[in-house]
Amino acid sequence: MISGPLADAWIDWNRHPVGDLNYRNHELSEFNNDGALVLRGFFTSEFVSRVVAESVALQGGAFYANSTHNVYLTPQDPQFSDDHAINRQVASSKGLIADDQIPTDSPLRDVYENARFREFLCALLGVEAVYPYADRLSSINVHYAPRGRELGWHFDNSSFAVTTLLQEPESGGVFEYVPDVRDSDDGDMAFDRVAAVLDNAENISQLNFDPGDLVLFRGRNALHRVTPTEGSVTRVLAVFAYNDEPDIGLSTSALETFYGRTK
Ligand SMILES: O=C(O)CCC(=O)C(=O)O
Ligand SMILES: [Fe+2]
Repeated sequence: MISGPLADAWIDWNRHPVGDLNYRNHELSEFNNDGALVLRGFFTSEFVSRVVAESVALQGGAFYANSTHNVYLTPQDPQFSDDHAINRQVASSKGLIADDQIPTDSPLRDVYENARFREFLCALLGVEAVYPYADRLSSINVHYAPRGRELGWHFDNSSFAVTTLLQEPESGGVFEYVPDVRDSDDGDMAFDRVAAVLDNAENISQLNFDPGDLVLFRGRNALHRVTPTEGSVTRVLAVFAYNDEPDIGLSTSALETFYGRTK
């Protein structure tokens, strides 16, 4: 498989020989056991510094959804009381820039499009191919959480997330999760366990990762959040979002919620 010279400067293929079957099987079994995988030092320091510099310059254009939401990211359900798990609100105050705001020559694009990188993701995720989003906003995003901003408890709509931390805050900004809260394919809403997590009555795990680590996370059934950033350094994180089918875009209402615009 051919990989472009640019992505070769951005990914440490020696430390992460993604085509090697032993390496692959080792990471695959860890991902399948834990629903999360952190590949330390996957991206080079050149990648991190280039992308931090470009992301900091773009931060002024970030959209901050000033909203609360439930953990299912669905509208209020009037059939249930306000304090029912389906209606309990959490705050998300982080900002983000959309794919159409990322420069065409960004290292993020070199990585997102790289055939060897995609092929490795497919092997880990157990899918035949990964495709970009059909809309112009969702494929690559950069998230910003300055002091006091956070991402509240939620389940992801997508079955997997691929991220890398670019800039770590002084403290806070911790990724917390509770695995296997529900089985969404069974239509399971797990109201009791959701309420227990919101009431701090469940054991909560933390996933620790540093700038340049590649993080894969199955977030559809694991409740997760990012705690508020503390200190003056903004938490900055890149999200590489793919679909396992072509021509899928977010609905206009989802685009409106996440980006404050539909195009
Ligand atoms: O910021 C993170 O580490 C996780 C982001 C996340 O959970 C999401 O975007 O759904
Ligand atoms: Fe998430």
